[in-house]
Amino acid sequence: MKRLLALLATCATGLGLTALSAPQAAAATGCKVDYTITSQWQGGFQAGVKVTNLGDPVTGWKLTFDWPDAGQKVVQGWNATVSQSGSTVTAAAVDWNRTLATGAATDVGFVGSFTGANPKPTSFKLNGVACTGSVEGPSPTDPPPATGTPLGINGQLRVCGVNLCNQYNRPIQLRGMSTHGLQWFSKCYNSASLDALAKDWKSDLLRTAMYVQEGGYETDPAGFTSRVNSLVDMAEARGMYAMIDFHTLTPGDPTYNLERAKTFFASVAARNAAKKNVIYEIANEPNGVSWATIKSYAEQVIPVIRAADPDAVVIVGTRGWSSLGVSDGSDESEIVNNPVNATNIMYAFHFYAASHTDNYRTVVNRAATRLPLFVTEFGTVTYTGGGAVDRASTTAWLDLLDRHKIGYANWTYSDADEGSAAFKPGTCNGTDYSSSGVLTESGALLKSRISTPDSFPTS
Ligand code: IDC
Repeated sequence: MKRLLALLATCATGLGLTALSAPQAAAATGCKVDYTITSQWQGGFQAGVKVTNLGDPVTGWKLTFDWPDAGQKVVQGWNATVSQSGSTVTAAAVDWNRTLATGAATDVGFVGSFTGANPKPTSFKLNGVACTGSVEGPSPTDPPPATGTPLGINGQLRVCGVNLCNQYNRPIQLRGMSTHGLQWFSKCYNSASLDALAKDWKSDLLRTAMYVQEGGYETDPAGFTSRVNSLVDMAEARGMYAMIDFHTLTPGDPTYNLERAKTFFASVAARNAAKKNVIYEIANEPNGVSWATIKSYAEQVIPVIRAADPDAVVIVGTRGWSSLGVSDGSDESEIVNNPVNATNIMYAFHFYAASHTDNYRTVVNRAATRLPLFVTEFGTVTYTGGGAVDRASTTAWLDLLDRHKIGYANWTYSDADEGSAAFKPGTCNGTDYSSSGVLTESGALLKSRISTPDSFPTS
């Protein structure tokens, strides 16, 4: 109600201004801000600012606000270039969020320090115009996320035998969606689309596919790291798990990116250590390399994660594009006989339903009793990501995964112009992610599978 009243007040102010003074050509202005402290510790805190543009579209924007206490400081921001001068903080748009359509929102995050009571900032302005919308959010003591969400129910995960277990040490299956490449489809991951994923799809999981090559992480490590962290927060706020995918693909040898992986995972693991919703996937699809090489890579990257975030589940890619070696003429026995020397880990299996059928299912059905597996990526179409949906094979696969409680993430929660995308092309230019009209055949099929009730044990 408070929010609604504040919003109405904003509209009224906007109308008043227009009636009084606006010449025909003046741009309508207005904004609303939601400020949330997502966690707080001795002397430090993490906060998010959701900025909603209530005026005409803007391209290039600056958000400013003031700290009430002298001891409050911004330390590091993401999703914007954040700086502080005196008690005023400025957050300037970055490339991918510089355009804000009318009604569009973007999330800026930062870590700060404080000495007093850490009161909320005041005087939020977007391009110099006061944001008269509500300035509110849960207090630091409010438990994120809401009870009844996948994250709220299951809490901290761990690997137990060949399963993924929840905080009650009972096996669970997480069902969700993967982003497309963040370097191409960032516009698809916003408050509205993630609300739809959590509420309409009832998804347990968002996998964030951060390509390393092809215009990804290697071109802007700080920017992609920020983007991933922000998606972790957005998933957490909606009660979903976030799988951080270091999306290596070409070259297929993960050791090519070993130093990048160490740098990236050291950073995201330190930043997200206190969160319960993060799963680390250290190499998307190793290919053209032996299992021994993949194992050696894993044994160098996992300790870096553990040093910062000791209790998180880590997923290791497998030989032959994460086919457990099957696409290279091998099978799971090479892993069973020579597992990664680490605990609390799972192994990735990927399939594309129109390309990978019975012989792959036979291996997964057998491997599921010997190794902890997670289908961190699969498509309903061919391995190219395109072509027609193979409903029969997809259904056979998902039934198999359900039987073994093997978690999965579908490629992709995006509007890419290819059969594997869940949304029709152009969907991400708008704000509707919920109606059936925006779904592709693949999207409709996956939504119908993912949105069925979960059976998460609560004791
Ligand atoms: C594909 C995308 C496609 C993009 C291509 C670029 O669907 O739009 O042009 O990558 O590399 C995988 C990979 C995943 C692929 C997907 C479909 O993990 O990156 O995405 N796929 O080809 N493994 C098997 C299939």
